[in-house]
Amino acid sequence: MHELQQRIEKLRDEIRKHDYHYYVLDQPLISDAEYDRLMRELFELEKAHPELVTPDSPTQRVGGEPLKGFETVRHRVPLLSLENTFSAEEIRSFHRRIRERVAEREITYVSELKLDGVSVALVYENGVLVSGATRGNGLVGEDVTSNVRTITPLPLRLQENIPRLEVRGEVFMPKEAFARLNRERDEKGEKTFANPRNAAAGSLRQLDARVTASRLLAVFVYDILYLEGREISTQHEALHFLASLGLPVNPHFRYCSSIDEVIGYCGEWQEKRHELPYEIDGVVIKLNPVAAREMMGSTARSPRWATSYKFPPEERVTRLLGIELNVGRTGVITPTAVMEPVFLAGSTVSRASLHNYDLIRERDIRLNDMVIVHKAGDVIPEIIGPVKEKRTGKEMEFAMPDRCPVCGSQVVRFSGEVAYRCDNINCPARLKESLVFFASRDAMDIEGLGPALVEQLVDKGLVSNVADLYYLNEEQLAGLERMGKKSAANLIAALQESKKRPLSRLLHALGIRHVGLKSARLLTEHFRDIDDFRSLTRENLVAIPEVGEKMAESIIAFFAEPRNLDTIERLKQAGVNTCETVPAAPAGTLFAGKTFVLTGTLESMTRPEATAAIEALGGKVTGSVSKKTDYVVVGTNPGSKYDKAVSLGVAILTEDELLLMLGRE
Ligand code: 1X8
Repeated sequence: MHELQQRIEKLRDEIRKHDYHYYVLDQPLISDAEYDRLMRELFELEKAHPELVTPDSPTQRVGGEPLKGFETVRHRVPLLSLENTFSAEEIRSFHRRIRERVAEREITYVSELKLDGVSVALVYENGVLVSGATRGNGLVGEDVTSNVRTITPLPLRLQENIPRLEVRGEVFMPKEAFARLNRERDEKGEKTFANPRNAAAGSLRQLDARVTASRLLAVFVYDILYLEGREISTQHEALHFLASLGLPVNPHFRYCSSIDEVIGYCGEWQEKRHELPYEIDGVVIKLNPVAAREMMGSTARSPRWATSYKFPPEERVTRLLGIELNVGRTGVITPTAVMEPVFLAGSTVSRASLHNYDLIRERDIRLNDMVIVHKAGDVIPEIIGPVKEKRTGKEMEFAMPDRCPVCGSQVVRFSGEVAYRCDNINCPARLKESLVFFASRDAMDIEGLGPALVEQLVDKGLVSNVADLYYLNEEQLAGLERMGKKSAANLIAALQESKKRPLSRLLHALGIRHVGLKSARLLTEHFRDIDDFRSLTRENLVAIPEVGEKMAESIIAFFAEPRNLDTIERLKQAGVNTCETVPAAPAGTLFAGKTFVLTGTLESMTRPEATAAIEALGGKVTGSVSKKTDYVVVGTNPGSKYDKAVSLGVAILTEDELLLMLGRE
């Protein structure tokens, strides 16, 4: 046992070292694959010996159940705000006020970048991260410990065992992560974040830490709020000290021996700000010696020994030439502004996403308007609004067409959503994604039909509709790249096989908005044939307790689109099953609220896949067997969990039985 513990600790130290080199220093020492191997070994050892898991283990960043709400935390030391300055002149006034109270030779500064994020207070006890809280009103913030734990550059344990350290830092979202998150949200028709700061704040305030973990946040620490057992006499020393503990400290701080140097630093970064991979909105200027700070003191709101220099916002005025409509892979129609090119925040801009039609209306943006453009998060060009004084009368309001610009189908808008969509699943703009989804494992499970093949089928004009898949023949397939006679035959067989899937899977595969596999199963408890769906009314649907307005509306819209009905007809003609073949269980009780434990090797899927499938239907998968476990799924070579299940009398499922429950047999 002792040896095992040593191995575990050694692995953890090794992983922490690599985390530090990768996330903080940005200089990885080993390949991703090597790192994954270390992580996997640690995971396995901890899984086999859960009693050896500690909260500061690198495996424990994301853990626990979603919270109901955040607790409040009173900060031991208030998190003050800063006075703002907007010019060199105002920076000099700040310096003059300091000269009134501090001896000349004591006046040195540290200039730091001002990150556009969310301030947090972090507490380390005996070197271990124990608390993270938002700034809140400066005195009381929210406990976001489980969320800050997911921020990978932040060590869960310091490189030195300090009895107690409290630091202030800024959690932010790098530009690239912000752009990607907004792109994804746009595609899903969700509201985008206005800037990286809002995105960071929204991500940090998630009750489910798994969501925070998916958001790629970063953090820099910059102030010591409280420290036990060590004297620090300057800000410069503090930053070096924090870095020496393995904490992420922004490297661009500068020691300045005069106010001219400080002003030089501000000008330099005002020019260079766009070169950074994260957004800054100014510079923080701090008096360097702690003794001098004490002579300046603080007001209730802000210290007199520091100030922030705010960069002027970057905006340009240009002409809006037109509005283009693009249909994304989920059918969302996004308007894009086409403008006369202007140089803005480091690059030439001629296009800007308008996100949705409401935004055009709300801001009263018209074709031919002179518009003010800026960059959200320093990256994404956006139109703030028109310069109404410059209107000539030649401006024109823009109306969303009622037909899809790509395929001519009806454009729909669901209540409570800002997005307009093309609701035709076979719209060429949506087709490839729809096909890949249709063939995926939880849907029709057509083995061998992946993105690369779909690409070819669509580009060669062989498939323009999900139903076309079932009209392909072997010769057509064998003519494709990387497709031999054998694989063509296999694909035909897989297609043939997929025709037998139950209706719930088919409904899921058709990609009806808000209808996942779990909802599809619920629906088919009530409506056992696809034809039943054609005549459904809103009332029929919402009578089912689990079906809400949104789902009802989207189902009705789907079955009202003639192109979708045509697709269904052709699926039927090809021999695709359209009835529910999974026995009707009392609604939703098969998985909902049930706890599963997996042991041994499964044949038809990996354990993560099985976990995902169980969770998708409302079940829960845990790591150890107890009296509360409802089912233990037993694969080949099961471990001790099997014995435990037997001794506790927990129901045991074979893989086939699980598959039957999942509707996959
Ligand atoms: C706010 C910020 C500070 C620093 C960086 N980014 C910020 N947003 C820094 O000191 N490097 S200090 C600060 C504050 O005291 N309000």
